[in-house]
Amino acid sequence: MNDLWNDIGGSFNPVSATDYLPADQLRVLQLQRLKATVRRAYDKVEVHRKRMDERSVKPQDIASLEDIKKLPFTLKTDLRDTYPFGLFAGSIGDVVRLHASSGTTGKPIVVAYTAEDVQVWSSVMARTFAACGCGSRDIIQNAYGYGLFTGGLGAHYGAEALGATVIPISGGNTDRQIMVMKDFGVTAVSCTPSYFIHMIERAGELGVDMKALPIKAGVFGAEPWSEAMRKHIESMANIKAYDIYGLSEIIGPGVASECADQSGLHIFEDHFYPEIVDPETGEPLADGEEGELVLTTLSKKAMPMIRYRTRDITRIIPGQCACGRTIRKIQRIGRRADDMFIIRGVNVFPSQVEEALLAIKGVMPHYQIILTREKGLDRMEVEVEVTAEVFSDEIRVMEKLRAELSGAIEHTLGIRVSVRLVEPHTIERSMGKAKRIIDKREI
Ligand code: DLL
Repeated sequence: MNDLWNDIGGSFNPVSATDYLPADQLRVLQLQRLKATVRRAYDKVEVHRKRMDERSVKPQDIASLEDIKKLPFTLKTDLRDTYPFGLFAGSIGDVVRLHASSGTTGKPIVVAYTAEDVQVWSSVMARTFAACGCGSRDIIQNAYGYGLFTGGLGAHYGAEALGATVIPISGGNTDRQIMVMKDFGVTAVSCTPSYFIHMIERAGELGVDMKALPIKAGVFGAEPWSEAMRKHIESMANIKAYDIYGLSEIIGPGVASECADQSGLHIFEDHFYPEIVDPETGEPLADGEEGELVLTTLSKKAMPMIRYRTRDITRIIPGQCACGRTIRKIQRIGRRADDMFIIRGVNVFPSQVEEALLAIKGVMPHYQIILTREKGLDRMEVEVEVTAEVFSDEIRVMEKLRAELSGAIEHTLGIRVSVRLVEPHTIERSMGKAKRIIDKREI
């Protein structure tokens, strides 16, 4: 069994043997790792131990993969409630990296990695790039954001582990992106699909013909996109556009990736165990049925995750892939079970916007978020009702309030937002769930 562990420490094989492992061997490996993960979570994380005790489940009760169903779920709110380090297993001395992502309120969720976790992450991201047709001879322009967001550093380490040449350009400064792309002979680009569309448009304005550049692959993810968007990108830039998926709570990018067949995303099942459940009841669903993706980490040390409810809706695609990989595939993620949306790669919950708005006097709890896309760039406008007194005030007062509100939202989300103040009762009232988001972007 030892050689199966070769992507954790030891010698590194970019296109890991585990992508092609016979299913029965993969299941053996998964069970062995699941048992160790559950043991670690139980022994070292109070929340997991308490939940398991409440259900009278002990680590030794996990005797088969089926037994995973006995384990309690972990939710995004658990990360919020234990902010910042409550789900860490073991000592901070073993943690070499922290990242963060949006929570449902003002505070982010924080995730941790040991040196071994970073190695696993590099390995699954190297497998991702390899699945997207990249190798050591490629020059990869990594335009995912570097920083607390997992996209930049996750893709960076993976591309380096593959032996490729990485350009750590991060997001933004589109003119410079295009110059670098052209001058450095870039052969693959990694970024959000919407940002790549923006690059295509800007290149056109600058008189650069993307189709004539040597780029052959786009490694796109971090937000939902469609087959129509893929076709658009592929024809406008003459590349193959691949979908990659991941989330901070599990590792970051590197959870699943498309292959040359572009018919679903292979989950790196040797590290992340997938289940599909009914998003309402949490009841497990069979392979092929659409529901919420639930992931359990199988090798994470700093922050093991047990049955994490991703809120992402997908299905496991039954059957063998034409590429020969034996690890299972999920369908591309088109929607979520909650109201989170992603704008310029940043996850946003309406509750964060609401919290920022309502902290300011004169604002009513009636608002709507309008999302549009101009030249490939997402725009967010918040329409909010203000009290009759404020609305009848001088323009100067209104303008001050407007600036204060957009500043407050920007402070919470880290992205620029335009705010429009409207009279009381302008925003349509709903009989049921308030419609907070109007998404006019074509995806
Ligand atoms: O977005 C990690 C990532 C970075 C993935 C770069 C791919 C590339 P978070 O910021 O924690 O992590 O956001 C995770 O983004 O639960 C999905 O809702 C959404 N998401 C990520 N990839 C895709 C995708 C990164 N390919 C959340 N399609 C997830 C649709 C995606 N949604």
